[in-house]
Amino acid sequence: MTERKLKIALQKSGRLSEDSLALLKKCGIGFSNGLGKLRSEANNFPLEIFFLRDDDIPQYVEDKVADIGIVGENVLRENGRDAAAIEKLGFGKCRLSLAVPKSFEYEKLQELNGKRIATTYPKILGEFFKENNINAEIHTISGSVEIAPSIGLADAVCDLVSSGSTLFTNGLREVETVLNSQAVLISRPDLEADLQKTLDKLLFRINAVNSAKQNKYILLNAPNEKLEEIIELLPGMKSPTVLPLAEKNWSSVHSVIKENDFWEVVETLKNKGAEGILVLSIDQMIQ
Ligand code: PRT
Ligand code: ZN
Repeated sequence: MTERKLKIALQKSGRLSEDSLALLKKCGIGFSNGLGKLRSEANNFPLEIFFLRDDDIPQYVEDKVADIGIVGENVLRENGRDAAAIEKLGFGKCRLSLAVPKSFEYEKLQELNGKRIATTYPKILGEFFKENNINAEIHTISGSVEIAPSIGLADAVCDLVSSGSTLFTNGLREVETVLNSQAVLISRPDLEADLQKTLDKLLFRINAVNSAKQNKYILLNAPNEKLEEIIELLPGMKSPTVLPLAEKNWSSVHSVIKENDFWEVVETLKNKGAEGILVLSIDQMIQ
């Protein structure tokens, strides 16, 4: 019997497309994704890829057109019912925020009572207002939310923000975060055992790619009398590798370090006598 393929839905063209494709490629999955293609098949993994509008992905997954998908948490919360996030992917980061015109002297959420708020996220915003006992009028619009106050359609907006420049250029000020979001892998509930097995394989690879992203491979030379102190700073996956250099009383130390810690540690390493420090990216890391 031929192996059944796991079906994944990705955003066709938009902010999540490039990172979603890059993730599959880093997982070693080969496929072609020619311009305008709606469907593709991996050539070395039991995976079929569908390219769709992001808003439709939760529904397609719930209706079993696809088994899994990649969407922003914002889209899952707004449009999803039964599909669940099974893995955070670390890209597509943004926040859904409330913003008011600069002339609005906003101090606290209660000031939005009785106000008109324009958004494309009525469900998430409605839940947020309910939790916070705010009685505001939600105006659902389908796009260009940021211009609603200037044309007199709303008193405030609730929209996605990343750098904040769209709000700024439209004279708006971000005042409350409603939801922090990033891309997530979603799955329909009750996947059949064979598909779950393929998904587990894919998740294993995604985890390897994502842990690699947070870590760097570090190599350095150190005088032997400082080795102990230097090794203490570089615990590595198990413990660092230490190799003798051709030069007497010197060693080369190889280890793995969290990217976030790197700049903190590098200064101390130098002060302790480390030289020739090289830092390399890691493609996959299996722990
Ligand atoms: O065509 P399709 O429906 O598939 O795409 P789309 O236009 O609905 O979505 P797209 O591609 O814009 O975004 C896809 C996903 O990317 C979103 O659902 C979010 O999860 C995530 N994401 C991350 C963002 C942003 N950052 C973002 N900045 N989505 C939208 N924006 C918009 C925002 O709406 C606002 O207009 O960018 C503008 C603000 O950006 P800044 O940098 O000026 O703050
Ligand atoms: Zn969309």
